[in-house]
Amino acid sequence: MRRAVAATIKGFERVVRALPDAIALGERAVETSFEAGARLDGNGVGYETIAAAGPHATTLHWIRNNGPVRPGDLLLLDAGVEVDSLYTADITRTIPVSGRYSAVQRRVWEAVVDAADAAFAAARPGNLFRDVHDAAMRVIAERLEEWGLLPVTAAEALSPEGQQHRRWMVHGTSHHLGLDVHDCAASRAALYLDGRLEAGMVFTIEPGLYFKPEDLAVPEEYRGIGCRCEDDILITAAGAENLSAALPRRAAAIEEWMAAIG
Ligand SMILES: [Mn+2]
Repeated sequence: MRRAVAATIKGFERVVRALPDAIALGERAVETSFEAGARLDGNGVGYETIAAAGPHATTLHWIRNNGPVRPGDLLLLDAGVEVDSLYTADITRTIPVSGRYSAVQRRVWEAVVDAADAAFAAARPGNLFRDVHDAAMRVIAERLEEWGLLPVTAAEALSPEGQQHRRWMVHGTSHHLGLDVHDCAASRAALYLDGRLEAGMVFTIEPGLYFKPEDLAVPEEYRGIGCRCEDDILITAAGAENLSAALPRRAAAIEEWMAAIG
């Protein structure tokens, strides 16, 4: 897993270096630069690369990768290298094509990273798999309330009958990871969603926020923004280790990293 993560981080660096090509040629240049690296540094990709620029990031599993990459837009890259042991990483960052986040892009991205941090704090042995998701959802609901987007309070949204925040965060926060990108996906609920975390487990933490371009329920500045932050987490005896922490996460760190590569 560590080798798969290291090769994947190298692939993200290749994509940053290829951004001028991506601006000229579109998302296909993001896909091919990552996949060239995956082939050189590992067996290949562990799953189909999601290279989603601008509003394409609001479509989950955007794998057509045939759209434009415009300065001023965000680029959501969800990609993983599978190494020769057949283990794969699964990492997502949403980076500014121009190298700098706009104010609203930064607000949304930082909220998603805050949600990921809250989820990480709940990732420790003895907790339930679903506790990790609940911790992320609390932050997502609170931010949406703070921005005036929720039609109810965050507390009401977080109740089982509420869930209004799920309009903009429509997937699970975590899945197990290893030989398969969705490892052990056929496990019984008692061992998966309702299962207890144990040392040695590896899974993703990947909250997101997705505002469709045509979503009239949010102010115009949010429309077309899709963000996801995904890291690969190892449960340890003491808590958890973020295996992909070497790839910058916070907006300022991503901007610095991009500037250093470019
Ligand atoms: Mn994933």
